[in-house]
Amino acid sequence: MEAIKTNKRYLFPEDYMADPSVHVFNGKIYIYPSHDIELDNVENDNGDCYVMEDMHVLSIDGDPMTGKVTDHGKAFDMKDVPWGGRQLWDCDCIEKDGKYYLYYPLKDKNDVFRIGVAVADRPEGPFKAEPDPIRGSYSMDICVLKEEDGYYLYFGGLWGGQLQRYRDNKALESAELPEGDEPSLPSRCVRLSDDMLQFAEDPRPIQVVDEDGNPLKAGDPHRFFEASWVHKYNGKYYFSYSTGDSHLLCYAVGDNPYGPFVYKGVILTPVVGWTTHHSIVEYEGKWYLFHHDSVPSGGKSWLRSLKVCELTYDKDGNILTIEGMD
Ligand code: FUB
Repeated sequence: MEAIKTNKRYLFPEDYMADPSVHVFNGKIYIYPSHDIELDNVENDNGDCYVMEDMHVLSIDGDPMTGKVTDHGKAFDMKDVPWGGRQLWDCDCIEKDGKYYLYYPLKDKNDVFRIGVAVADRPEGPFKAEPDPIRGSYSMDICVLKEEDGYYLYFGGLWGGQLQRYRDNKALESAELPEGDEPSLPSRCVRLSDDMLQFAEDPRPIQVVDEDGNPLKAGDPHRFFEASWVHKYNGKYYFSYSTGDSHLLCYAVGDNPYGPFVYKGVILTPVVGWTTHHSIVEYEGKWYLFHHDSVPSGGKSWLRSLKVCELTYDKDGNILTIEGMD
C-alpha cells in the first residue's frame, strides 16, 4: 500500500496520553484522551499494562497544527466511580442542551468492563459520575455521534476489551473468538435515551463488509478490532477503527449510522507501539487525524503520546493512506 508522508505534531510532550477523542465545542477543539501511567512492563493480550486511573481534558487555540495546547487539569477520576474497579480506558464526550456527557469504559469490581456516564456543565469538566453503569453495557472504546434524530454510541474491542465474551448482547459461558474464514466480530452501535444516561435500544452489530456484502473474515488483517470512530463526509458515514494485532487504522463507508459499512482502505500504517487509536475531525474546512504513538517513550507500548496531522480525501471521497512511522 502506498502511504503519504505528512507533517505531524506531538500535541502534549509534557505527559503520556493516548486514545484521543476529539470534538469541536463552541468553535474550539477539545481532546478527551486516556492518561497513561508509568509502570513495570506487564504487556500481555489482556491489556494489563494499560492501567489508567484518571483523565485530563486538553483544548487547542485555533489551528491544531500550531495552536497553543491547554491542559485543563484532571477532569475525571475513577476513584469517584462507586462501582469502579480498574482501567479507565478510551472515553468520548458529547454536548446536549448545554451539558457535556462523558462516556467512559471502566472495569467493575468483578473485572468486567462496563460503560459509565459522567456529566459536566463545561467541555473541560469536572465530570460527575452517575452512580451506576449504563444498564446492559459491556466492553470498551467509546465514540458518540450526534445526529439530528439523536445520539449514537459506538463501542467494543477484542482481547483485553472483552468483546469476545458476548453474543447478541448476552454474556457467554466462556469467550469465543472467531478465527480464519469465520466472520469477524463486529463493533456495536446503540442509540442513547433522551436523557443521555441509558441505552434507548439493544446495541446492534456494526458490520464491515467487502464489496459483495460479506463481513470481513476473522483472519483478515483489515477486520475490526477496537477504537471505533464515526464521522460524516459529503453525506456519507465513515466508520474507522483499529485492526489491533495487525496495527492498522482502517475505514469503511455506509449510508446510515448503523451501517453496513463497505471496507475502503487503510488510513494509517503501523506506528511505533502495539496500539493505534484515533479520531477524525473537521476544523475550519480542513480535516485532521488525531492519534498516538510510542516514539517519545522509546517504544514502550503503554506510554503513548498524542499526535495530529492533516487528513486528505481524493475527489471520490477516499482517504489517502498516511505513513505511521514518520
Ligand atoms: O488505552 C487502552 C487501550 O489501548 C484502548 O482502549 C485501545 O483502543 C488501545 O489504544
